[in-house]
Amino acid sequence: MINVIGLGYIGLPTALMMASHGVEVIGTDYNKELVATLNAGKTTFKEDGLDDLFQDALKAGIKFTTEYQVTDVYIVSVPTPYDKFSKKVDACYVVAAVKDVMKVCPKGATVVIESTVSPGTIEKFVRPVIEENGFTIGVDINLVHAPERIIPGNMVYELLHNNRTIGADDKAIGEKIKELYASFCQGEIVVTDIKTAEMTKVVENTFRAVNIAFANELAKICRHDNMDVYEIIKICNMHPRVNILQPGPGVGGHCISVDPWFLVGDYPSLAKVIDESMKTNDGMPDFVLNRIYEIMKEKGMTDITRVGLYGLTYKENVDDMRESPTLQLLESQERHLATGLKVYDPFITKDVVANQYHSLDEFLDSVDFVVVMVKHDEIKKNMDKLKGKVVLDCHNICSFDEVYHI
Ligand code: SAJ
Repeated sequence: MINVIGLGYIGLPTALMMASHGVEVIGTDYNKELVATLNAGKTTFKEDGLDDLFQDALKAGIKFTTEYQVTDVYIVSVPTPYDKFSKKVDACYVVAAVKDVMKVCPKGATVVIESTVSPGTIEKFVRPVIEENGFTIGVDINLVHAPERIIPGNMVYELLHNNRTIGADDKAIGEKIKELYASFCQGEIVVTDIKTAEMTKVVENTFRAVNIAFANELAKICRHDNMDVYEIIKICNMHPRVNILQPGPGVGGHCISVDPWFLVGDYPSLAKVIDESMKTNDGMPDFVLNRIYEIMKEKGMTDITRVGLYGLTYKENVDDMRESPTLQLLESQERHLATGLKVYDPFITKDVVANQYHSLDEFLDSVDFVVVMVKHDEIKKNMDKLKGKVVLDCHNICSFDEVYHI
């Protein structure tokens, strides 16, 4: 039996996937409300294919509880935020979860950390917790790191098809855990050591962050000298060895906007390009806000309450708002004492910010200027409704001529 600890964006699909592939799974989360929702037969977030997977897992007998189980494999997938000042990984949730596992786990158990951590975190924070409980690692308890790699918006597909990394002190234990993941994973599973596994995960997200920052910097250069960044990227990407990503209003989510900071925090004198890249991405919401003021001036508009932000989530077609560029922009606006922007997102049904709308038509009726912050399918399908408005298209999705870009 497997006890999956933490039933959030990663833990839940992982638990469901294992259960629906013949593994006996109990999911544990300290959030009573979340566990009650799952036990009532409802998923806790939207994701393609998640509801079907949930039904399969229920049929296979998955259980959800707030209690830690006595079993031989634990998979810990709790969040790892970063400390805003030191930029270092904050391992408090991982440490707390492992402490609780230690209270119930029998000798011989394996603890698999799925949460993203910076290189050395498991050595520094997790090993001592196990040893403090009187266990000898490698004898009484085995330790493994199996960082997840799935992308929100395509999680179910990627869980099945992505390659995976397993880091273990002991190759044989690594192979045993590899077999467990191979119950559902059709990709290649590489077994390596723990620190290498920690580093690979952070490096993958850093690669993407740096490349997005490059695209964002190009957008700024092109804006400064009136060049079309999209046309330029399109042509450059026709070169066989060039593959530039897309500029945007900023980088959100709990991964790419967070993980690279771990390297900056741990290696401040070495991680220079990464540091600058993260600052470039973090500066994009402010850049968009300045564009809004610039365009309002050009159009002779003075009333900020006639301007609306389309999209609150950190990217398209997900309901996750963590670190979202729109939230960052709204915060920035508040700091400049210029509140009043209207906001709408089809994926956010609860009221989370001021001046929020819950119907696209009502939102559009209340504004003259629309800023497309997120390229949800909904707005792509309703492009016609933007005609006649001033539009700042932060993702280059509008097909008509009269449109502003970042
Ligand atoms: N973005 C751009 N321009 C682009 C691509 C993305 O501005 O060309 C923005 C998005 O709008 C979003 C942010 O970057 O705000 C991040 O989105 P994303 O789709 O690139 O990635 P995430 O954060 O949803 O998921 C990433 C993935 N990592 C990589 O692709 C290397 C995923 O595979 C990881 O599992 C996930 O982080 C994680 O959990 O670490």
